[in-house]
This record gives sequence, C-alpha cells and structure tokens, in this order.
Amino acid sequence: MKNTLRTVYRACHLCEAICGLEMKIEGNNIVSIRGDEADPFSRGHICPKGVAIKDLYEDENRLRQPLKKIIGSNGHAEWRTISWDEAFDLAAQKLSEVNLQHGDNAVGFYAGNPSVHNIGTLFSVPSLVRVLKTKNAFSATSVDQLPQQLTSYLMFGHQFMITIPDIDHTDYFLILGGNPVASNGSLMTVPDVTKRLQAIKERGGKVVVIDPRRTETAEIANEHHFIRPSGDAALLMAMINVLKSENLFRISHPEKLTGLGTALAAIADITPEAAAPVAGIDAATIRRIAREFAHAPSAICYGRLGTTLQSFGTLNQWLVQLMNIVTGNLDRVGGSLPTNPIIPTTGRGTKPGSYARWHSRVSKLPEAGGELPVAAMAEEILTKGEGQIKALVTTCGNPVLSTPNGRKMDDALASLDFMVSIDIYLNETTRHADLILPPTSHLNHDHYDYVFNAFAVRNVTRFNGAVWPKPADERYDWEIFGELVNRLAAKLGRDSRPATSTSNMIEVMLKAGESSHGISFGALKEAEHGIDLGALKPSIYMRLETHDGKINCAPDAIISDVARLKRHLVSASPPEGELPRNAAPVLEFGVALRSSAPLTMIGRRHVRSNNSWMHNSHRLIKGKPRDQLMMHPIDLAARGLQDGQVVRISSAIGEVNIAVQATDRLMPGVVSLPHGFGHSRSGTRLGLAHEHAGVSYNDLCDAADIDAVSGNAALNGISVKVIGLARST
Ligand SMILES: Nc1nc2c(c(=O)[nH]1)N[C@H]1C(S)=C(S)[C@@H](COP(=O)(O)OP(=O)(O)OC[C@H]3O[C@@H](n4cnc5c(=O)[nH]c(N)nc54)[C@H](O)[C@@H]3O)O[C@H]1N2
Ligand SMILES: Nc1nc2c(c(=O)[nH]1)N[C@H]1C(S)=C(S)[C@@H](COP(=O)(O)OP(=O)(O)OC[C@H]3O[C@@H](n4cnc5c(=O)[nH]c(N)nc54)[C@H](O)[C@@H]3O)O[C@H]1N2
Ligand code: SF4
Ligand SMILES: [Mo]
Repeated sequence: MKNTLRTVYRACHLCEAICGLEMKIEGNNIVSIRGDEADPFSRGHICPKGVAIKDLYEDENRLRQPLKKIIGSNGHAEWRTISWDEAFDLAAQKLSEVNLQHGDNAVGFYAGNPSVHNIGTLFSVPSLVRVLKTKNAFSATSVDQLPQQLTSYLMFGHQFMITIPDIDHTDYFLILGGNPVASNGSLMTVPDVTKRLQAIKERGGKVVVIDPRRTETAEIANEHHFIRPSGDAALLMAMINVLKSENLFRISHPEKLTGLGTALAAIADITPEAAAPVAGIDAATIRRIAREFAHAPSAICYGRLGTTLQSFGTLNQWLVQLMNIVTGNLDRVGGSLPTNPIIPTTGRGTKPGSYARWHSRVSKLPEAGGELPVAAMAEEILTKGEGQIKALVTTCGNPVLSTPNGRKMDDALASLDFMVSIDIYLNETTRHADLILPPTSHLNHDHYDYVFNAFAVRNVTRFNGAVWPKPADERYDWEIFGELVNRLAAKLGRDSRPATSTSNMIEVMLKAGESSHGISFGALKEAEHGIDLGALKPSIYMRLETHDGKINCAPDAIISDVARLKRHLVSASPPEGELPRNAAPVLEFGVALRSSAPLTMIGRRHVRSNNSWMHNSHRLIKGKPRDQLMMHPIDLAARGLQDGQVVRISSAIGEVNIAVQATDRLMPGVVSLPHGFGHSRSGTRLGLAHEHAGVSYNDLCDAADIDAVSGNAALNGISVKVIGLARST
C-alpha cells in the first residue's frame, strides 16, 4: 500500500522555547520539519535542533530494547539485548537487594534535563523516589536553576513561583549571565527571542547585557558590559544602594514586604566604588545603569545561568528580585511576573518546596525541594559507611559530562554494586550501568509542556498526540517507571499506584485546574497549534505562599551568606592600580599580561548543541568545530600562543588538551569552553559524537566549588592555567 503524506503539528521537546513544528510524515519516515506558522506563540520560529529531530529519531545508535551488560572472559563489557520482562526482573531484584541489605538511602537516583521536557518521566519520578524512600535523590536542578528555585521558595513561599521577564512589553531589559539568542531562553520560555529583543529596541526601549563574553545576545543589545565572573552580586548590591541613596525606590506593595530594612542594611556598604574592581565595571557606569533601570517606565532584571551556576548563585537571584521589587517592577506589566498556566505549578495541590530538612552525609550539603545537590553524588557513592549509595538509578541524565569532576563521577559509577539507566543512548554515563532501559522515541508519545507553559513569557498551552503509536516491542517511559515501581513495591512490601498514561495524567490535572481557564481536554487536543491565553498579568502579591502572605526580603540563609561575598570582594579585588576600573583598558595594561597568571574559565552554549547529548546528529555536528577554548588575543600573546594551537588547560583537579580560538569577544583574563563534550571515553555507542569528541569542561571542576546557600555547583568562574602544546598545522 502506498503511504500517504500527512502533516502533523508538534511542540519541539528539545529546549525551553517549545517551538511549534510542522512535520510532513510519510509512513515511518519524516519527510520534512519546519516551524509551525500557525503556532500563536512561536509564529514559525525554529532552530537547527528542531530540524535535527529527524536525526535523533533515525539515529541507529538510539537504543530501542533493554541492554544488559555482560563481562566477557577478556574482562571487557559486552551488551546483550534482553526482554523487557527479564530486564524489569533484574532491576527490581538488584535494587531491592541493595535496599534490604544496606537501607533505604543505599539506592540513589539522578534525573537529568530531558525529564522536564517529558511528562511521562516527570510525573513518574516521584513514585520511584517514594517507593525507594531514598534521601539520596539528585537532579540536574543543582547544576542549573536551584538558586532560582530556592530564592523563590524562601522569598515567595513556593519554589516554582518563578517570575518571568515580560519581554514583549518591557522598556528596559537588563540581562545578567544569560545568552537567550544561543540558548533560546531559559526560565523564560520565549520562542523567537531575537525578534522579541529587537522589538524592544524598535519601540524605543533598551536591552543591556552584562556578561564576560560579548555573546550573540550582547551583539543585538543596545549595550554590553564585560563583567568579571562572579562579580554580579557586588554589581547588583551597588546598584540597589545607588537607587536607595538617590531616592529612586518605587516600591509598589510596601505592605506586602518584610525584612527589606534588614536586607538593605546587610548590603549597605557595597558602593559602586567597592563593586567596580570586582565587577570590572566602573562606578559611573554602575550608577548610570541603576538610574536608567529605575527611570524606565517598566524594566526587568533577569539573571540566568551565568548568575546561578557560580559561587554566589543564591545571593545573585535574591538581588535580582530585590532590584525588581524596589523599582516596582516585580509583578508589573513589562517587568518580571509569574504565569498562570492552565495546569498550575503553584498553589493548592503543588509542592511549595523545602530547604535543609536533611543534609548530605559527607559534605553536609542541604536538601532543597526533596533533593540533595548533585555536587555531593560522587562522594556519597565513594565514601564508605552507613548510608553510602551502593546502587543508582539514572534517567535522562549524563552526570559524567554534566556535573562537577567527571573523572571522579566515572570512578564512583564504576564502583557501584548495581546501576540501571533509563536512557536512549549508551553514553559516557550509561556505559557504567548494568542495565539500560530505553523508552520509546519522543515522537511516539503524547507531549505536553507542563513545566515550560509555566515559565513562558505569555500564558500559553498546547497538547500534541503521538506522531506514531509506539512499536509493540518498545515501552513508554511511564510504563518503564510503572513496572519498576510495581515490582520494587512488591519486593519491598510497599505501596504503589498503577501507572497512568501521559494523556490520562493531563486530563486529570486539567480537570483540577479547569476552573481558571475553562479549557477542556477535548478543546486542548483539538487546538493542535496551541492556544494563546494572553499576556502575563500581575498576580504574585495575591499568590504569595509564605506563612504571613508577604515577601520575605531577608531570608536568614541568604543574609548570612552576605559575609562570604564581602570576603570575596576583599580577596578578588586586584591590588590598587593593577586592574583599571573599566574592563576595556585591560586590553592594554591588564593583569592578563603575566603569562603565568591564572585565567577564569566560563562556559558557553551554541545553538547547534544541547548539553551533552546531541553531538551524534550529523545535521548539528557538521561545520566548523565548536569545542575550542576561546581566549583573548592579549592572553594568547602573553603566553606565546597562537590561534588554533593545542593547549593544556589545568585546574586544581584535572587537565585537558584542546585547541584554542582567538577572540576579542571575551574579557581579557577570562576563557570560555563549552560543556557537554568529552566523548572520547571508551565503551560508548555514539559513533559521530565519538569522532567529534572534544573535552569535558567538568573534568576540570572541583565538586567542592559550590554556591554555599543552595549547594548548586559553581561550574562557571573557575581558575585555570593554560599552556601551549603542539602548534597547529
Ligand atoms: N560546565 C557546565 N556544566 C553544565 C552546564 C554548564 O553550563 N556548564 N549546564 C548544566 C545544565 S543547565 C544542565 S540542565 C545539565 C544537564 O545535565 P544532564 O541532564 O545530566 O545531561 P544531558 O546532557 O542533558 O543528558 C541528557 C541525557 O538524557 C538522555 N535522553 C534524551 N532524551 C531522553 C528521553 O526522552 N528519555 C530518556 N530516558 N532519556 C533521554 C540522553 O541520552 C542523555 O543521556 O548540565 C549542566 N552542566
Ligand atoms: N543551544 C543550546 N540551547 C540550550 C542549551 C544548550 O546546551 N544549547 N541548554 C539548555 C539549558 S539546560 C539551559 S539551563 C539553558 C541556559 O540558558 P542561558 O542561561 O541563556 O545559558 P548560557 O548560554 O549558558 O548563558 C550563560 C551566560 O552567562 C555568562 N556568564 C558566565 N559566568 C558569568 C558570570 O559570572 N556573570 C555573568 N553576568 N555572566 C556569566 C556566559 O558567558 C553565558 O553567556 O539553555 C538551554 N538551551
Ligand atoms: S529553539 Fe528549542 S524548541 Fe525551538 S526548535 Fe530549537 S530546540 Fe526546538
Ligand atoms: Mo539546564
């Protein structure tokens, strides 16, 4: 029978922008993928990753059946395909054995980033953690937005009360440590961000980017200022003090604030002059930006990964919120305000969060939202004693490449008694597993963006059914979790609930939230391009979930970290006269001229990559290499290095060799390396990625470097030395 060509519409599940896709399908073949012009939110926008969904779907390396590791007589691992029944039996048997022998915390759990793009996984994870009763649950949250969630919990009373930049209505957008033009936005679901940023300028507004690199976003902004890595907290404190001293506070709901006096007192001594050397931005500019921000009819202060994945992540996020609060921009149209999704993520029936209810065994890092920081995971596996992790379940994650000290993580995972990974690839992490359980392709299941509808710059919603039913011998992620949970519950004598399908979950949750928007599941399914529910509306002051219904401007845990920042100010300030206040003159006389001087390393993202797992797509990996160490010509010259030369980067804990790329788009003294590479590790099944291996940023990161309040890893702003190796040809 001849296959007919049909068109299906689907939200892209690869990044937070959730673009609508129009896919032409013929039989089992994807004929074409382009942006869905009729999606009211993404308006036809698409990036190269969306098109590369075809590669991911067709990838011969993508796993479809359970794999069991067998150690051959030569000591080498071989993988054998086994039946689902055998696989579930093995997993339940081994995990329950470890649990019964060593206790509840002996089975650890790690969930990575794609789990939030996939409700089948997202809604299944809690039942697995519940049946395991483990306190050793980790996720990519603590190498990402944990400081943001924790700040929302401590100030607003709910970890998911994340305020979103109202990009379409703002007059002034101050972006610290985010590069949405490359990342397509984060904790700001914003398809087509370039057009929306340009629209701010077209309507006479201003976009100001603060970043150690002149990024793709900085290129289209009105203004960009280099900042020394980790200088944001000092900068923000100084700006708030300028506003206070110049009577520029415009607080909209003073009766809804507690602790503002305490907060301001704690930071009062950080003047623009005190912040300038640490931020690398001169005092006059700090004053000017602060004034412009306050005078703009509406303004947004937004800090993303560059402000969270560093030593002062929680302080930064607290200060971002204070900037918005004191200028009346929190909860203002054109400011920073929460969404009102049709399936609520805050309010009744949701989990407001928690903090420090328990601590990790070895480094005593605090729990947050029921999880421990992943910076503690390797040591919790490697350190003997009661509560040691002996077995691990991972899903949607590649902690070997994405969390600090990948080599130690390798050692830790290799030492486990048993490891099972629910994952679609045999990669740097899952190669350590004894068993891999691959869920069916994303295109084979229904899709709903529970998380990203809640973080979008407009209130939007969209449900798309599966492109194809799943092949009979494959399993949905929720089926895999359901089966594991049931069998574990039976072996451990614990309760479990039957697993439900993705659409059932949505239907049930929608009924619970139906009153607010009046959209039925039927109507949602019908609207295959998604439904626009309008611009964000002020509501946070009515929705606060703190015990007194007010914003806590001075949470104890945060205020007590201000002293650490002040110590940093002293230690990080260069000696008088050595570093000019404005970053630009560093080009001529900067500290970087000393060849032995350490450099500060930060990460970067590229639109053709996504964390560690898309380097196996030929559409994405082709073209110029994108894995080099970027360095300013001044720093290259000081070390006698040349563009393209192979260099050795060494940190306190490791070293890697990689080609260097000259660029003046980086602050002198700062180097930039993307994370997610490092595919030369043996025993993976990633043909193309292996050929474009690169090196892993996180092989250089010490797990002891954390944001003290949240325990989030401080992967940006690490100190490295760079020396030349062979000349390039
Ligand atoms: N140095 C440095 N490190 C970083 C960052 C940085 O900026 N710099 N960024 C951090 C951030 S923000 C994040 S979110 C983390 C990400 O950290 P992780 O989530 O641990 O890593 P990913 O590379 O996203 O790995 C995704 C995994 O999910 C699998 N996968 C993909 N789709 C599916 C699916 O549908 N089902 C299942 N079961 N598996 C799937 C892939 O095969 C891969 O193994 O990395 C962090 N690490
Ligand atoms: N193409 C692509 N898109 C992605 C991803 C991807 O890997 N590739 N990952 C997705 C994920 S999981 C996430 S969480 C988001 C992240 O989305 P973004 O937060 O937009 O991520 P980045 O591009 O890493 O931007 C961080 C910026 O912080 C800067 N920076 C580093 N240190 C500092 C500092 O101390 N201060 C300041 N002010 N800036 C600093 C860096 O130079 C960089 O430009 O992107 C998502 N989208
Ligand atoms: S921007 Fe993100 S959501 Fe849009 S097509 Fe690219 S990867 Fe998919
Ligand atoms: Mo992330």
